[in-house]
Amino acid sequence: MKKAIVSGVTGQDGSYLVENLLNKGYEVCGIVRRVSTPNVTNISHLLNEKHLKLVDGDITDLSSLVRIFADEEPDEIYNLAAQSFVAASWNQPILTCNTTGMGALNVFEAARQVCPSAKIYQASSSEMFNGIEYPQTESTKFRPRSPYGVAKLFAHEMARIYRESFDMFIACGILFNHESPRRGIEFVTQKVVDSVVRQMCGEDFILELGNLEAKRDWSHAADMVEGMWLMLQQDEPDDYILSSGETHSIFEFINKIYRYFEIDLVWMTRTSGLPYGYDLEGKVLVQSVDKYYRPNEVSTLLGDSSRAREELHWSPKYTFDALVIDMIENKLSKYKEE
Ligand code: NAP
Ligand code: F7E
Repeated sequence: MKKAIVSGVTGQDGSYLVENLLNKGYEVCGIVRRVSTPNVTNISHLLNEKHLKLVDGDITDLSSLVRIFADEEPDEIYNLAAQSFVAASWNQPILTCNTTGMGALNVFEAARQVCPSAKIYQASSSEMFNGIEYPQTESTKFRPRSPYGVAKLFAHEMARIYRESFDMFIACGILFNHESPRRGIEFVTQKVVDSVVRQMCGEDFILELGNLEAKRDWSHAADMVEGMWLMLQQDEPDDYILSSGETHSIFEFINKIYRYFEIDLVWMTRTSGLPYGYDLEGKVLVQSVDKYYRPNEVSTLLGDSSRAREELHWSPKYTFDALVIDMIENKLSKYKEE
């Protein structure tokens, strides 16, 4: 039985990855950081699994990683833990770099000291690109636009240094945006789906967002975790882009969610230059406000994942429409339960 350690196990990707690995017959050890009120919602359905064990640890604490890796002797390590919310990285740049950047280095260093033959997956990000040149490939130059992007790039480059210097197996997945019903509420897809469902169920409020012109390449998280696993099944470590190969603006995403409920939004621009959308009865449902604009932005993401598709035989199952429907239907059933 292979053993995998997963950091970030309570997050969106961690929860799908654990399911995926348990289904493949792995023994999984999930690293959970100490918080005053435990947050295991995403993995609550897995807590009684015989082959899943949760251990206390924090990727900013090298000693905790050394202890865990020495105790568990893993075959594979998936480093998914991070401060992953780009917008927050301007308000908390040091925490973001400590967690998303230095945290990854702690994982590599702990592995080097204790289990150098373990195969490691590092969660790199399309936020390392500048968003001007696209489609992005593995050889597109990096030029991040946020503290988060810089922290990810530091980790990405450190992975290369450890790979080249110590002959360690560290593969980096340069993943484009991916979503699911388990996506955190602050991220734009979940925020829009949650707000529109609440409006449709009778709550009276205007959905407030930031820049609606940015374009993102969205996939389903369940497809992405299969790609992470495939990267660690190769003979040699390498970096791979995982993406859908389609790009959609935030405008398009919003329109699509309202369309599901048979509402065609009409868009107008205020004198301030900020857009707002209303329904055919003239009721304003959504508007852009200054407070959700970021100091800088990756404008267009469109990933070329042909290398992963050819070399790893990675083939995502969810289309963009299927992702949207999964998110809406899940939210509707949760709302009804509540
Ligand atoms: P997520 O939902 O925000 O999950 C992040 C996880 O990291 C949570 O389990 C969180 O624990 C944990 N964590 C944060 N700080 C930690 C620390 N100091 N020690 C240990 N654990 C810590 O993120 P995700 O969407 O699943 O993404 C997974 C990884 O892929 C992240 O590294 C993210 O940056 C990267 N990524 C994501 C995307 C995407 O579109 N989703 C794209 C590219 C790359 P708590 O539950 O306690 O907060
Ligand atoms: O924003 C715009 C925002 O926060 C998407 C993370 O998983 O993917 C994710 O980062 C876009 C941006 O994701 C709001 O300006 C407009 O252009 O959902 P998001 P992100 O920043 O792209 C990358 C690949 C990661 O690695 C990250 O970990 O939507 N936007 N209005 C808004 N975004 C949010 N959150 N909230 C708004 O009100």
